[in-house]
Amino acid sequence: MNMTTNMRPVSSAALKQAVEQHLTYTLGKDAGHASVYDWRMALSFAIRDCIVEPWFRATRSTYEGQRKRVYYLSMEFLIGRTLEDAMINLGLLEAARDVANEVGFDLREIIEDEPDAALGNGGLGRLAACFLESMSTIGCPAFGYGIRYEHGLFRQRFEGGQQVETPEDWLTLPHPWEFARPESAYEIGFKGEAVDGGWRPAESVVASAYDMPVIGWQGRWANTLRLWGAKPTTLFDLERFNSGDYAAAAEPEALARTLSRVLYPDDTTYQGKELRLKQEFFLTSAALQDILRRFRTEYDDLAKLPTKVAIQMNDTHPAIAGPELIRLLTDVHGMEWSQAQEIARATLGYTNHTLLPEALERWSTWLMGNVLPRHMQIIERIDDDHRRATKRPAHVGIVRNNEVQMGELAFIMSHKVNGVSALHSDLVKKTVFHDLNEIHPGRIINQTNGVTPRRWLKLANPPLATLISDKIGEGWIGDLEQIKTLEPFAKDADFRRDFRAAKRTNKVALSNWVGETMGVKIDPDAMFDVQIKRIHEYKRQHLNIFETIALWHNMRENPNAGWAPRVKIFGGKSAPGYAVAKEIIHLINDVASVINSDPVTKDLLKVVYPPNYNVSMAERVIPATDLSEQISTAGKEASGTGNMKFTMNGALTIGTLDGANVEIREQVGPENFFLFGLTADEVVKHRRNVRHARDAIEASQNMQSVLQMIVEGRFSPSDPDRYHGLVDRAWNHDHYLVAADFDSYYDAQRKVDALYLDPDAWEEQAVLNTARSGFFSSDRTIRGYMADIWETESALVGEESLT
Ligand code: Z16
Repeated sequence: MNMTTNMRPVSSAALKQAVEQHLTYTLGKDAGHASVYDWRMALSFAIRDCIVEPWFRATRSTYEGQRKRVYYLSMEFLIGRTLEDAMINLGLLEAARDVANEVGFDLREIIEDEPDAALGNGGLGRLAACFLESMSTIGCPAFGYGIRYEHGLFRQRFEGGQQVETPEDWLTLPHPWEFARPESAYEIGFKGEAVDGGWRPAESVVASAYDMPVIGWQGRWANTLRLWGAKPTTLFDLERFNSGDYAAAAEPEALARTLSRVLYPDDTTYQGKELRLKQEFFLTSAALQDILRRFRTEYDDLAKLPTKVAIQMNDTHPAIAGPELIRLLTDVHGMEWSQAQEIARATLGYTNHTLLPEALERWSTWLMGNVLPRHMQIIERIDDDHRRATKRPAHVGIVRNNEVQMGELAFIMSHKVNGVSALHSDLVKKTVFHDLNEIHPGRIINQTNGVTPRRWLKLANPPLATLISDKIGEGWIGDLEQIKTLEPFAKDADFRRDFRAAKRTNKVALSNWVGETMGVKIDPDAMFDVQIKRIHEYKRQHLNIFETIALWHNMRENPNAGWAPRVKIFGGKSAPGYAVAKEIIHLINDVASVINSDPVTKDLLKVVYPPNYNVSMAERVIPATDLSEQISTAGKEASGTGNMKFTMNGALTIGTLDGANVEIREQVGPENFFLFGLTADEVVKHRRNVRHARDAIEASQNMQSVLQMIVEGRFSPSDPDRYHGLVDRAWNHDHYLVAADFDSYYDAQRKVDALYLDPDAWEEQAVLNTARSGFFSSDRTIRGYMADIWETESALVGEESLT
């Protein structure tokens, strides 16, 4: 089967006809009165039509070849927009541009009319979206399973510099990329009681499927993202209704309406809320029932499950999959306990994404026993079996201090456990799973994260993508290792000039956007210094803003000292309940308004923080970035994936030896990376000194001035005490070692200045960053999962090679 040759090239004329057909007959609109929304819908339907055939062919090929399938279970899929991505992977962007122009619209305007699907918080959700695209590009038969949240991640506004959240409502308008599948529906139970060898739930909802096609590069393969929406089992409890208890009669509906209503807005912290546990079970049970149903239509022996099915748990959020799979195999399908346990373990894999203690999910045995009584029994039996088999004392178990430790449960129920960068996987073995690693040597492996070069280079950065393709051909798009053939051009002055011109085009576009949306004028020739990610103390946006204050202060003292002009760009959301992160946001905005109105530094320094950072904003900002800020406390950022996107797009990185920064530095060469700060080992040792912050501040004139200016109210003149708490924490509770790393960071920034003032030297290093980014394609990551965890093969082996 060959997707490429079967994919008819679509002419502009043919596409136009298809778009007009949809406008008329699907949307019922007259072209003379069609809005940008109408044209977007019509174009989306026409493009979607081109996906359907490859999608069917991939499904048929999987059935006919009796191929093993991968199921990626994730509470988050941070997809962003779909239309442009689909057009790029199908090679229809140019045809679509012609069509848009002919009907009197700008294709960009149509593309940007699509709301982001923001069904995720940050890195974990975006990783899932990159993985889906790579699995389709590689031809790995796969399904993503998630929840169809009616409201994705909240929208962020600033009021007086403070974050204000408003609900996100991407589904208010029809979503052209989903197919409702009401015939694929499963009942999901909660509560009630465990009865011998079974469960009688007291409540239930129906999980109803919505499918979105995921098309790979050049349309060779397509997979499915199946999202579950909650529906009431019955609209009314008739017995209660008839007896006059009207409010209680509507309860089943109430549960269903809340279950898939909203995404929990926490990244790397969990809340322990009953509704969240219910959401996790809802996703997991629906997915497993669907997987077993599909398996049983093709095969008769459930013992063969691991040979045809691989299930990946994205963090512990779907870790109830272990007990639920055992329950379905034993209680429902009559398999014997020990075999069910073996089969489940051989089928399941678990990816750990953090070591932060506040992120490790633990559910009280009371809550677990109440919401999922049968599963609580099963968890206790898994725990007992494991203790007996490994002769371990109580303190290494799943159930500890009356809590179910979801990390331990996921580990014990998986045949492979992986970390997401080399450093992180190493720390996983040494810290959270130290004991379990000794009991099960070899179970923990590493799979360093990656990002899709289709979205993060070809789609986001057309000037650079075109330049690269002109030099080395288009092979890099489907095989990013080929980008290393750019390396010799780092020494070619003409190429460096073109590379710089591409970056400048992107910087001009970003400057215009910042001017239009925020009313701040920024200079495209200044260095664009960018930190975009969730706001969190461990990511240390406060270190960045402290350095900004020191820089501003020193620029004012000595304006003619040959500073490199900079624009500091921040982007990111705080969890709504995370007070310290919100304070950091407020400070950044306060500092921005003071610095941006200073006539002394007006040509040297600006600070901008556009609100509502999301996938689409990342696509705008990353290609225009000169300097990427990756400054987390060493040992805290599991991997980072934004860091990889910047490297691909020719930004230089200033960063600590944390997460995937370590591997980025190895790949691009230490001479092309601005390193600073303590190592993960040094961080642990440093913390033992209770005076670490005080000692560091007392030794640093710069740091003292910064804290002094803040505490005096320089940035909050109308409310001078506003940051007393923040300054007090810097002196006395500096858990993330901002003070200890401050001078090293400031000095590294001055080296950045010096290089920026030598454009030729800067550009050489920038080219080398792009040329050496091949390792960070999520295609490489997925091949690693396929070989080491899933034991699956590409369905495109023997097909036309990836070019
Ligand atoms: C998340 O985004 C991450 C970890 C986690 O436990 C929960 C969430 Cl929602 C992030 C990590 O912080 C980041 O370092 C990593 O790159 C990303 O997951 C993908 O692995």
